[in-house]
Order: sequence, then C-alpha cells, then structure tokens
Amino acid sequence: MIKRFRFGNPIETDTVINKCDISLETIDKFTVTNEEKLVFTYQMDPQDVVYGLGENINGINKRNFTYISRCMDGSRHTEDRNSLYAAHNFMLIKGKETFGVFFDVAGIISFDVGETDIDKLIVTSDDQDLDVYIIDGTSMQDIVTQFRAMIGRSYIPPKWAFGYHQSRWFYKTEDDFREIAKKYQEAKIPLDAIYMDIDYMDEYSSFTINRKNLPNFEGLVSEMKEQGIHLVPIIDAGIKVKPGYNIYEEGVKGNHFCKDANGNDFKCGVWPGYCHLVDVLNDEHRKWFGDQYKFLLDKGIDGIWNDMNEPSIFYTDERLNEAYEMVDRLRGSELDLQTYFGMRKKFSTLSSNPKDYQLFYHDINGKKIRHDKVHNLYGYNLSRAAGEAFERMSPDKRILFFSRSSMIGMHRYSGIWTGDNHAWWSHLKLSIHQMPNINMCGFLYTGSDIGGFGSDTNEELMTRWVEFGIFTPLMRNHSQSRRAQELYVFNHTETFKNLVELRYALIPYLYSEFVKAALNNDSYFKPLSFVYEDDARTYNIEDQLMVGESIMIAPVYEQNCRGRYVYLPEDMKMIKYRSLDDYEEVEMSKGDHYINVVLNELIFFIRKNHVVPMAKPALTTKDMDFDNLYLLSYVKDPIEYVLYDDDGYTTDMEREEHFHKITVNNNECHCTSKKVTLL
Ligand code: MIG
Repeated sequence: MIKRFRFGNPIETDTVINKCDISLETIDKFTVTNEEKLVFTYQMDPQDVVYGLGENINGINKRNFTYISRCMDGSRHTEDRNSLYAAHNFMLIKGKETFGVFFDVAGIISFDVGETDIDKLIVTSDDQDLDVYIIDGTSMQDIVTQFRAMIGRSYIPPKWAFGYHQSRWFYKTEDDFREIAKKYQEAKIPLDAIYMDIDYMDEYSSFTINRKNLPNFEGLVSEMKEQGIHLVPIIDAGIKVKPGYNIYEEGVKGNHFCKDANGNDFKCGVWPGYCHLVDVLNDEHRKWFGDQYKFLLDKGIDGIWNDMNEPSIFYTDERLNEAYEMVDRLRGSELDLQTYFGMRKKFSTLSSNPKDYQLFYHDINGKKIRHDKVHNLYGYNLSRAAGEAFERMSPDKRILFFSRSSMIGMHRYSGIWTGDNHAWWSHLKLSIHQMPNINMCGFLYTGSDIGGFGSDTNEELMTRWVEFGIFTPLMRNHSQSRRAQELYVFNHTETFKNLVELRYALIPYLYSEFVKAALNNDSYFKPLSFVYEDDARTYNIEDQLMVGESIMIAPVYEQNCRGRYVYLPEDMKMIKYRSLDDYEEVEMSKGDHYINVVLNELIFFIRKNHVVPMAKPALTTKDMDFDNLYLLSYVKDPIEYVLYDDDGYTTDMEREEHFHKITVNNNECHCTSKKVTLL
C-alpha cells in the first residue's frame, strides 16, 4: 500500500511514473515542521535498521551518519563525505514499524540518520515543495518491489555487458587499443570491451574524434568487433566554447544552453576549458543533445558512458576573479595564518562550488528556474537524453550505457558506476555495501572501478577485487593510476584467468537473475536480512550478500586475510573455487564457520534446493554456447529453476520463449529448450 503526501507545489521530476492519488490525510509517520526548510522527523528505536539511500558511503545500514543528496564530483570518497554523485532519496526503515519512504524532490535534501540525535531520523529538504511517498508491505522486499513498480522498469543492457571490461584513462592511439586486446588474448583472459576515455576526443569535445591518434576510428571499431570486443567511448557533459565546433555552433543557434542571469549562455570551466551546459531539463534541448549520440552509433559504437554530468564545474570566472583579487590584494604582504589558510581555501573550493550552481537557469516549460533548485535533475536528464535517443535510434537493439551522476528515474535509461574510488581496501568494502542499496533505488546495472581508480593498486587487492567483481553486473577494471593494472601485468596471471573464466561461466546465471530482477521489480543484490527476515543475526551482517535467488557471496576484503568467518542463515553448499577444473563442493550446516581462503581461491555458497546454470567460457561472450548448460546444484527435493535467456540484444524481453524451465529431480535434470547437464 502506497500513500502520497503533497507539500506545496512541487516541480515534476519524472521519477514516479505510476502515481497514486494525493492523500488527503496528514502524514503520520513523521512529525513535520516548516520554517525556512521542510523538516521531517522520525523517532527510531535502538534496533531499527535503515536501508536504502543508494550510492553513499558507509555500511548497508545507514544509521549514525548524515547523507546529503547533492550530486557532486568529488574524488576522495572518505568516511566523512556526505554526498557522492547521486540523489537516491528512497529509504527503508525496519523495526518497530516497517515502511519505505521516498522523497520526490529535485532540490537538495539531507538525511540525518541519527548523527545529530542517535534516536532521530531527520530529513531536511531545502525545497518546501515536494511529494513524500510512504510504502507499507508484507516484507522488506515487498516494499522495495512496490516502490520499483511505481518508478518503472530498470535499464537492461545487452548480454555482452556481462563480460569483463578493461578501461584506463591512459589509452590514446589505435595501437594502444589493439595492444590491450592482443595482450588479453595472449594471456587467454576473456574480454568483451575496452573503454575510450576523454583522450579519444579532439580537445575533450564531446562527439568529436582525435584524428591524429585515431585516423581510422571506424576501422578500429569494426576490427575490434570482429574479435568480439566492443569499444566504449565516454561523453562529457560540458560543451567546449569553440567557434567552428559544430555542437557548440548548433547549440548557440538553437538556444540549447543554460543561461546566466543576464540571458547569455552560461560559461564554466571543465576539461575542454570554457564550456556551456546543455539545458537538458527542457524536452526540446534534451532531445537535441540525445540526437548527437548518432555520431557514435553511426560509427558502429554500441556502448557509451556519460561522465561529469553532476554537472561537474571546475571553475567559473566569478569564482576565479574572487581568488585573483585576493591574491592581488595580498601579494607582497606578510600573511598571518588566518589569511594564509583563507587564501588556500579560496583555491581549494573553486571546484564544485555551491555558489556556481546559483549562476545559471533552466527553461522548464517556459518557466525560468535557477539551477540550484533542480540541481539533482541534471545528471539524470543528461543520461536520459541518451537513453531516449537510443530508443529512437536503436529500437531493436540494446545499447550498453551507464552514467556517473544519477537520480532515481534515470534508472529506466541507464546504469551507473560508483565513480572515482581509490585502490584502498576500504573502497572494496564500500562497494560491497553500496550494491544492495543502489539496487533498492532501481539501478541494477552497476559496479565500482575494479582495482581502484585513484592511487596505485597491488596484486593482492586486485585479486580480491576481481573476486568480488565476478558478481557485479558491471565488471570493469578502470583507473587513472601511474601503475598499469590490466590483469596480464601481474605475476599470477593464471589466477586472474581462472577468475575471469568463472565470471564467464556464470553469465547464464548472472544474466538470468539480472533480467528477471529487472522484469519483476526485484533486486539482484540483497542484504541477507531481505531473504532471512526473521533471523535477527542477518541484520548485523554487512559483508555477505545474496546474488540472485541461488547464491550467497562472502568476499574477502581485508589486506593479508587468508580466511574469514561466514554466517550461513540456512544449510548451504560451499564452492571453493580455484579454477573450473579444480574446485571443492562442501555441504555446510546453518551457523558460523571459519573458512580458509588463500589468495587464489574464491568462495561462494549455493542455497539449499537451488541451482546455478553455467556455460563453457570463451575469450568473448560472442563465442560462448548458451544452449549447452551445466548446473552447479545443491538439490535435495525436486525443484524448478526459470532461466531467462535471449539473443543478448532484443528489446522485446518479456516474450515467453525467453523463459526456459529447468527441473532437477533425483540427480536428473531436464530443460525444454536447452541441453543441461548436472555437474
Ligand atoms: O575529472 O575522463 O569518474 O572515470 O576516467 C576526471 C577522465 C574526469 C572522471 C571519471 C573517470 C574518468 C575521468 N573523469
């Protein structure tokens, strides 16, 4: 049951597509005060658990910290960061009362989950105009499923998006890309995609190619595709101010850019230098921006990532001038410490400065609206521009697409990656925590930069991160580090080969569970408590996750750890994996276990009376046979598993022929449409 409460006269966010009527009652779960800001307060019991809030720092349970939905480019995801790149305003409270709550608002909103007062959840909206949805249900998953049904089906990528992907902000020339492909092939490590970062563009201008480094871009795309490898270029939000650059010229002529207070095209500094920002909150301008993606699709591209769409602003003239003036004023004088630190701060706060987001305006249905009022809609709509364009330009074939910035609503058009993490153990753990909460907010296609984006990784960290990455829908190794981290550069290449082979072998299961989750408004990653709601122990377990209906994972995420405690909420079968020819299967009983897991081993668990369909891996998904499947199983009673499988591209996913029934009974298995063998 969902109730919707209205405050003031909110701006439409297009997040909720199946809206219930506005309730005439007053909201009962929260006390509401309305002074300068709208404040919702909920009294929490000590044992209440708070899930949700999607991409944020800290644990799966969000208690005892404050999270602010203010989409923001910030490259150090430290323990004190209140905002990352996203605005995911859905949360689930489980305890004396159990309910979901979604704050549908375009502006800045903060969630103080017991930081100021350990017993209080205090939600403060800068904007007094918003809708609040309260969702009751029969279980936590039921609440999330109702929420998801209300916001519409999640984005589903093509099947090759479940392969292993290599990226690094480093590759430049055609030979660089060829070499990555070749080295992976020589190491016999499967690979489905190589990413192109901003260097493939001409002066960082979106929808251009640097022809000096990539004279035959189109040829390279098809040469790679013949090998089963997709090139995935980046698109940046800021459009370079540069006479003669077609996107700039057309944008100015068509009035597609955001305006400053005087009605001129707003100017800010990002990678290309001075940039304009497309007014993607306006339907016409958003469509115009979306149309530009044709440039890449026409060249054979079928995967793209969107970056810097918070929008990230490095500087504006306004802020720079303040800083210059300060320097001019201070030059030559002796600085007292106060002044010195003040000057440093002037410079260190140039980027992502909240004041800059007050300098420009959108035209929403003829109404001029200052950006800060609708800030969190920007990245969402920039990626929506692309998603809508793909539906127009490629109606029969799914395109791989994910975005850095996001707000709920964008989940219908795009996946997300979790941005600029570091090669820190704490960030491997963070990504484990982020996955289920991100899923609750509708984003199913997601993953973190494996190995860490910033700082140099090491072989041990990389190994453990790949072991976890095997289960994330987006499995991408990406970095900007000095040290190379392609998997073939490490000593124990064989271990990485074995691990990536497991990923490929699991694709039938991972893809099936992913698409079913999208079609049924279910989650792909779940906290254990979602499945074992009555088992109080599971609420304290944040380092194990359910992956689809059959698997529980227990990643190793600490330096020099060669084992870990695992809690089994029911009897399960452990798979201790070293390679596809060398793994152990051990039936284990409900309860606590200490399990040794040396560096070249990976453990995961199969729930009782469940199966995991697998296929023979190949160097790319294109070369795999998905009609001959092998079942890992832990089956004591007759069971049926519904396998989802299709051609990997179709946009017509609900067709009955994509659902294949597998039955297992007494060591025999059977499938109507595929050959299946029990392992
Ligand atoms: O300011 O395009 O998060 O993945 O490699 C940095 C360069 C801009 C940030 C993205 C990262 C990407 C990088 N970008």
